[in-house]
Formats: sequence, structure tokens, C-alpha cells
Amino acid sequence: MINSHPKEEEAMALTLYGGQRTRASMPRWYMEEKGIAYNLVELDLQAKQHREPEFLAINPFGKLPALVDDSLQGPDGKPLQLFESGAILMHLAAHHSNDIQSEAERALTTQWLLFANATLAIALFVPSNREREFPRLMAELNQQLHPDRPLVGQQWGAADCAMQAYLAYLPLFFPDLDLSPYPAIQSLIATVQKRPAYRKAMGYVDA
Ligand SMILES: N[C@@H](CCC(=O)N[C@@H](CS)C(=O)NCC(=O)O)C(=O)O
Repeated sequence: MINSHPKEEEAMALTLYGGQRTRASMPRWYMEEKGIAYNLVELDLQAKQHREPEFLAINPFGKLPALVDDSLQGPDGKPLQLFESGAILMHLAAHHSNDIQSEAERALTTQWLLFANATLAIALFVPSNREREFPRLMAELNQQLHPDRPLVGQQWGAADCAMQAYLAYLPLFFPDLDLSPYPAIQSLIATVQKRPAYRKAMGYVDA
């Protein structure tokens, strides 16, 4: 049985399904930064709650995060259900914030979300790719990224959220990795780690 919070859920259009140490922290961080109200349903992966029929009805692949948006109708006439952190971030940016101001910004946001999930994540987490791709991508990102300069538009947005969240995973997942060749990324990670919304989304106790 999945524990949710029915009172809050009734009042809020958005329900995020997440779990500790999952990519649900990305859309959660985004919603915290943007002040978007949401209900959080935390699943216990150890207890295999993500494989229970109740959650498989929301994401048949049994993966987190997933989002239900009561304010929009899906093709079956029920509230819109979404999986994939990048698709969820894009939806939040396009429909629940004023981040995206032009078609060019929409296209660039999509570009960075796909890069984060399909290229950077693979370079970080797939060992064979880490050797081959990681230094080259990191060297270029070290030139491009800056804590005070959004990747798209004038304000911190979905593209920054996904890119920064993956980079901030580095010291958590690979504490022995030497990031000193990438000082701009090191300083970006330090800035991210201080953001209250990030700390809350990551479940840090002080947040
Ligand atoms: N590309 C997907 C990855 C989803 C994914 O693999 N989620 C992990 C947690 S970070 C999960 O649910 N793992 C449990 C499982 O696969 O059984 C996304 O970005 O949403």
C-alpha cells in the first residue's frame, strides 16, 4: 500500500511520485525553486512499492519519478500521467512556470534536458562511457557553466536543474573522483549544494 497525503493531494493539481536517492529529486528541486505547489508520494524502493499495481497504473515501467497533473487530461480522459524526469521537467517549465519565453528557449530547454538525460547521465554512470566521454564533456561544460548564468533565458530553469543535479551527483556517487581539472564545475556544485530548495529536494535533514 502506497502512503500519500489525501488532504494535500485533493488541494493540489500536481502529485510527484518519488523515493529516496532517485531522480525524483530533480522535478522536486525545480518545483521547490519555483514555488510550484505539489503533493509528494514517497515510495519505498527497498519494499518494492514501485512494482505494486497501484504505481504501475501510473508508470507501467515501474520507475521513478512519475507525475500526475490533475489540471490536464491525458488521452484516456484521466488526469495527465507522465514518466521520465526530463519530460516531467519540460512539462513543469512549459505549463507551471513562466520560464520559457520563446520557441527558441523551448527548443534549447529540450536540448539541454535531452543532453542531461541521454548524454551526460550515460557518460557519468556507464563505466565504459565514463572513461571515454567523461573528460571531454566535463572540459567543455567547465567552459560553458557558471552559477550565475542560466543555460537558457534570463532565469535559472529546467535546463539548469537537470544539468546541475547530475553534476551534483558526482561527489555523492564518486567521492574519490578528482574534479580539480574542472574548477568552474566544482564551484557550481558547491553553489548548488547550498541552495535550500536543492537540500530539501535531496532530503537533507537540515532543509
Ligand atoms: N531515464 C529515467 C530513469 C528512471 C529510473 O531509472 N529511475 C530509477 C530511480 S533513479 C528507478 O526507478 N529505479 C527502480 C527500478 O528501475 O526498478 C528518468 O530520468 O526518469
